[in-house]
Amino acid sequence: AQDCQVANINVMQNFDKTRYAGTWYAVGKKDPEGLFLLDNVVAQINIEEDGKMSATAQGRVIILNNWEMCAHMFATFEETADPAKFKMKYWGAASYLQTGNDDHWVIDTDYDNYAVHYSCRLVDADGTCLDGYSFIFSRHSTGLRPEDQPVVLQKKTDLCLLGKYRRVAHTGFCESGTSLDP
Ligand code: DAO
Repeated sequence: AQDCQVANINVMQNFDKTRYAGTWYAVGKKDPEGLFLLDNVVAQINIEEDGKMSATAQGRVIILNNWEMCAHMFATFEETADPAKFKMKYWGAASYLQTGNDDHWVIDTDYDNYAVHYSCRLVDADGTCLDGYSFIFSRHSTGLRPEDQPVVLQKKTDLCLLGKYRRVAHTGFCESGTSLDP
């Protein structure tokens, strides 16, 4: 699917949310317009007793133009006909953080090392994505293993997002007690 049509994007086959659960470190990100999560982004995917997927996430953000803090976020996921495509409702621990309702597509994952996430917020009239974001997740805060890099590079290409990612640093900002989040 390299015609850049959102409708033609291939997602993970036979997606297993149980194996997707656990801690993921964002190591790469393609930002949406009005970006929110800057770096030190860690997501914890949970499977609830009713089988539904939920998540907590944290990351460094700058709010009100100049206030740097560690945002604590929550998300619930609604399943769709495709097991790798979810609707994600998210909100912050504090009211001034972002809230929203985004797609959460798992493009590819080996469950143990890497995952490629994609979310298009706005599909253009020609079927391409006008505003979206994508996370490259790793089970390791240090980044992707060398052997996973070609796979992820191919997926970035398939998503028509090659060259649009930036590296997401993990400096310990959200672990060092500097958070002003309640
Ligand atoms: O950073 O600009 C942005 C978009 C991210 C939206 C916030 C998502 C918060 C919940 C993340 C759950 C796991 C992906």
